[in-house]
Amino acid sequence: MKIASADVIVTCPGRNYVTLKITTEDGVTGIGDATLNGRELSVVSYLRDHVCPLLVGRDAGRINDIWQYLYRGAYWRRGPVTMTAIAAVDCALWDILGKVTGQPVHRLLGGAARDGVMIYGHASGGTIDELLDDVAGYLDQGYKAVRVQAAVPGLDSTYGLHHPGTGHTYEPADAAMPSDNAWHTPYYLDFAPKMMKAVRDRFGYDFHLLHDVHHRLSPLEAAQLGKSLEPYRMFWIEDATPAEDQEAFRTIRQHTTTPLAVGEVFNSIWDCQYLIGNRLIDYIRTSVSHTGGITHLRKIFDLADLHGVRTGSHGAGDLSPVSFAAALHLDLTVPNFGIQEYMGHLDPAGEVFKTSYTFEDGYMHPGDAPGLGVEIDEEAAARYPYEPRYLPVNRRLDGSMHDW
Ligand code: CS2
Ligand code: MG
Repeated sequence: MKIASADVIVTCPGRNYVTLKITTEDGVTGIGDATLNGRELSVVSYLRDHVCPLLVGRDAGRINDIWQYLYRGAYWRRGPVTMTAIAAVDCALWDILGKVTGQPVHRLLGGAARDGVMIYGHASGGTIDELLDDVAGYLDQGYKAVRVQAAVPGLDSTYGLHHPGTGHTYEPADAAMPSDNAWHTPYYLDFAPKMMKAVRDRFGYDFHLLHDVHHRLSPLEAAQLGKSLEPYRMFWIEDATPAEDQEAFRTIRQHTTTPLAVGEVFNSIWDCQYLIGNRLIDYIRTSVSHTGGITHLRKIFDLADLHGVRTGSHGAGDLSPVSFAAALHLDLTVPNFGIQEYMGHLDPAGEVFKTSYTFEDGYMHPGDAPGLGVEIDEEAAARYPYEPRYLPVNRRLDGSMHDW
């Protein structure tokens, strides 16, 4: 089971995806997602120039050792680029192990601890009425949990809303150069409780309600938001403040019982240790593809379990179907699973990635195909060459830069 080659595939079927393909001497292939939104080519270089040459000749079955070799063996550790590259290697090796043993990855991880993975969908609207129509569509499909976002009145644009005509998803990185979004916290703090009230008034409380703040608030503003949303019994508010100021969560916690989620921008267990260890959050949102793969994310989830924190992995459309499948395999097995984000993938991503996960009545299942259950069609991938794209930036009304 020696590794014969490791190749990087870059494709843009609707948006950019980077995929690592590892092939063994016996011709078994495994794939891992190496997409880092808006910084894709930095991971391509890290893999091609610094990681792939180290893999050839190693035993593909020694997943733990290869992980340690790439992490501990590097002097410059952690960070999104490194940990996304390691994640891609790790997932590709789990995929190979599954194919060689004829088992789906979830069985190699100890087997299913639940019948399905509860997911949340993304409802949004340019107005509250449009948002309500969108929420109705999700509930009709059987979703048990819905994230809601709507355009903040008074601002020219708001991040996180699906663009007209694209269906139930949005594309975070939408331009060849970063576009500007406007931000004004008072408008938002005034609007958010009205939005949640409208949703609960129309649809009641028999489903989970989530909301993403995208790191826009100060600790006290976040505390105010949490308090104002308490009547609407949120499943969580996500990324209320910039994630690197971890003491901020203590301030928020002291003022509100609204559950807190954070972690989509974290890359290692060390980024999560303080928040989890001090029980300052309720849900950890680290993802397979940005946090060192299944091998490392499993450790984070175990640490969280020890401290009563549940999982809620990032699952935006800029994480490819390969990492979404990997997330489902892990979600199915961990005792402290909370929820899984599912934004879906825009066409024509389905031409490139053939998936075997399924949706039924609000739950998803990764399927029982050997490995991760996702294949990449390289001919289709070649039809969609890389396109430079950036996430937008935020400016306050006076033109100054605001947090992401
Ligand atoms: C969002 C994403 O899915 C989420 O929770 O925060 O839109 C996120 O901003 C993008 O995935 C960034 O690449
Ligand atoms: Mg988010």
